[in-house]
Amino acid sequence: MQYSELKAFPTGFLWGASTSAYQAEGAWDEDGKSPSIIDQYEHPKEYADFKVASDHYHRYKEDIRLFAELGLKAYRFSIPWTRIIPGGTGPVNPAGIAHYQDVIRECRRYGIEPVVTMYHFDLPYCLEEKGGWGNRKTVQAFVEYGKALFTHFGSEVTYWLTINEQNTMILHPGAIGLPAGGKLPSKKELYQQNHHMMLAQAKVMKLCHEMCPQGKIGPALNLTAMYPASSSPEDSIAAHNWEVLRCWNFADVPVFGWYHPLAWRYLEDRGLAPEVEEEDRAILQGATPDFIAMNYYSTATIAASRGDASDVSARAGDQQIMLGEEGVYRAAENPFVSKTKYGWVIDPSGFRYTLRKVYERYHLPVLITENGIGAPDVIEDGQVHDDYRIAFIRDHLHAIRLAITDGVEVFGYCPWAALDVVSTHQGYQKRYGFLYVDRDEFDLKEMKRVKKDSFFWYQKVIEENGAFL
Ligand code: BGP
Repeated sequence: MQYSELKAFPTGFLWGASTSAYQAEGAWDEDGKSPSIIDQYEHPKEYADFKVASDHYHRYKEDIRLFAELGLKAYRFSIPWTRIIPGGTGPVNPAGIAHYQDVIRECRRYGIEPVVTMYHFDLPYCLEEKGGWGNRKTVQAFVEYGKALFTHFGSEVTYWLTINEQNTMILHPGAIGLPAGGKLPSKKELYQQNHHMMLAQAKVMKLCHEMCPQGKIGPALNLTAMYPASSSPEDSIAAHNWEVLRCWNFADVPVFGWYHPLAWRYLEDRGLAPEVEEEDRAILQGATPDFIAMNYYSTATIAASRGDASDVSARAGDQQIMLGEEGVYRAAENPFVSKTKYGWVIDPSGFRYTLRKVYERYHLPVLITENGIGAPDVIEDGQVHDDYRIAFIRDHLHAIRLAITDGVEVFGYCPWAALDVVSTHQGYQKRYGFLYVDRDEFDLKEMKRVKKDSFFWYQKVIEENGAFL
């Protein structure tokens, strides 16, 4: 669709940036924090682990000052359950509360809106030992944790994200890390975990609305439109299969209160449907999100399944992610898009297309909580020339502007990442930040923060409310 004039980014647009606690903070066992599953998972030995990361836990004041200099209007970060209730349930840790009160105060001091993720892959390990998300008791534990967050931070935080990328955790559990021994849960177990997460999410959304009158809460999912590999009707049906199973099913439950019909049929047919208790439908229908938070990196292209094991293949450049499912879909190449060095498709038009679909489906305002390009940035004479990042973000912001012109309500953009953080399985070889963190994989150096070229560019974008895009 061509327009005579593009709409401007709305006034008050939340120009932001994101991090997650385990990737940015370090201090993995300080101030009463207990280990999370992420701390206990097996990660590739050739890359940095999460023990020190970017030391954001100790340097948050300096970092937030730099975010203010960047001009951020919002900072999306996660609070780890393990710092707030180290035992998973039970007593609240005063040091954890004090720390995030201070982080939030620091943001507010500069007029930065804190956007808080309640759960970013980091279940307390003590709960994992009791069955983790497979154990229905974890639902109540999450509600207790939510209550602690709303009690202590509810008056200072407006935007809450329940669970980050539940769809990645359920569909690609290996991407988050491998449990000791390397054995991942079965699909049946994963869909039971999924159901419990859905219940936990619905309950904390309800609680948030009860406890925080000004609070707004929503799920943060990795959403992406799918293209059929050809105009063959079978390819279109396969692309729809995967779009439903990968994306819509995870957003339909919080918004509509029940599973997408096609997804539920898939689960039933394969013996994967979770055990559901009588009260569950009422719980899922008892709360709705205020917005959809969306992480967008790339699109996928899908061909019809051949119905055999050849449907499954590893994603190019990322062996941890297996694509395709026998009898459902297979991954295909798209000659119209480029890729990052790590094999991730670069597709700004796909961003506009995904935004249209999300808004058309849910009619809820959209907050972009992740988007960005991972690259092995190089520091030379104290400078980082990341023109590829500027190009990536410029093109994706232009796509948002087109989507806004299309009528989609987008109220903020928090790209990944505010500063360099540990990539989940590529360490510091793959960086995303506007601020370079000067450390190597194992040599921590001084971890000096260095403004990349993209920092100065994004600063100007924010200053002009995206007018020149
Ligand atoms: C998302 C996660 C983030 C972040 C990002 C980049 O799926 O929510 O935590 O890791 O992906 O991924 P990676 O670091 O693997 O490149």
